[in-house]
Amino acid sequence: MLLDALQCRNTGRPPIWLMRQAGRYLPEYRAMRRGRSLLEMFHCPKTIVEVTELPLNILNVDAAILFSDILTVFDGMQIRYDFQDQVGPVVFDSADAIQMRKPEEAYSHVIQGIETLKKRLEVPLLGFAGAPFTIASYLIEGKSSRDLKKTKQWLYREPESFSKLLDQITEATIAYLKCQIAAGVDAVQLFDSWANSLGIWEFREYCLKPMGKILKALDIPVILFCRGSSLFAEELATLNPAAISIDWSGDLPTIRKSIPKTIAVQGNLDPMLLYGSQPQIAAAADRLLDGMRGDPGYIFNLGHGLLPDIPVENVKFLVDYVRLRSEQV
Ligand code: 1CP
Repeated sequence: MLLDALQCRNTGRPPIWLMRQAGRYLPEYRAMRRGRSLLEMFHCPKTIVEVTELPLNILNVDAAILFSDILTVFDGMQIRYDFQDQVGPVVFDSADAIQMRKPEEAYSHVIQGIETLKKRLEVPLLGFAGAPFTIASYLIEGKSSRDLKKTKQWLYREPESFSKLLDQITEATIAYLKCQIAAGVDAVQLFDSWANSLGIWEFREYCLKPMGKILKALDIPVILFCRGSSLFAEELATLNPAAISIDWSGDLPTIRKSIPKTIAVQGNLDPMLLYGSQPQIAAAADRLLDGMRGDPGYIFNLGHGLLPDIPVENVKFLVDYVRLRSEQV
């Protein structure tokens, strides 16, 4: 169903999966996480399998997304990083420390996890990576930053060396995704989470260009997501990806009209809607399902990831509601 929708030829109900469907909002995840570091969990093939499968047993979603992180690409670049409680991702090395490693060795934990998952799963498995601009921002800032000041200072002061850095990251990302594809993922999503910090000219140069290179190098459906994709949807469509994942800002049925029918669209409820009441959630899902009715390339999702304290009952309610309502139509 998801794979049909990615080819814009789904004739049944829209498939549904949720960004960050494996995460801290699930008590079972919090229990598995207790006493373990996130970095260690991302490097353990058994944990990769268990956490990827976890939401499938709790929610009735139509796809699995690999339990990993966008920072994992650094394993192939000799860049050291960690995840710190209350801080988030931290990167210890700077860009001049990049040294490419053999991808099959650097990502062996991910490869093993995917191979096992492919033997067990009944739904498609999505791989993913961060888009080069977003990965560059973690490398340059060292940790999450609101305004990406250091990254933008570099970009404006030394555009040539910034482009060279993006080329290095693009190369590593292609190698990383090729490992995921060889191991068996059915499609991949690229996350350019910080693209919205750029203006349109810089977005074209530093987000679109590297994403275009990645698309050209891969022979598998690719979903493009960025924060700001409501605004940048037509720009993303020029790359002709399999699908574009739209953030929650824009009206999806309207945005859909500006995207070629051969490109699927995914989205786009505000994750924070799930703090609301179930009637509110149902009303918002209705609006979206009505607006997108009959679209063979529509994938139901949120406009960004689930947050750690969202009530699980509401997440379950959303998935069940979307399935039931669209089966009845
Ligand atoms: O269910 C899933 O989607 C799990 C797989 C997954 C994905 C797709 C994880 C596990 N991380 C990601 C992508 C990711 N990681 C993105 C792109 C998507 C987005 O925009 O949200 C980004 C920006 C990150 C970086 C990252 N890793 C953050 C965000 C911090 C920031 O800078 O604002 C955080 C909190 C992490 C840690 C992390 N990664 C994944 C999980 C489940 C967690 C939190 C787990 C925990 O604390 O136990």
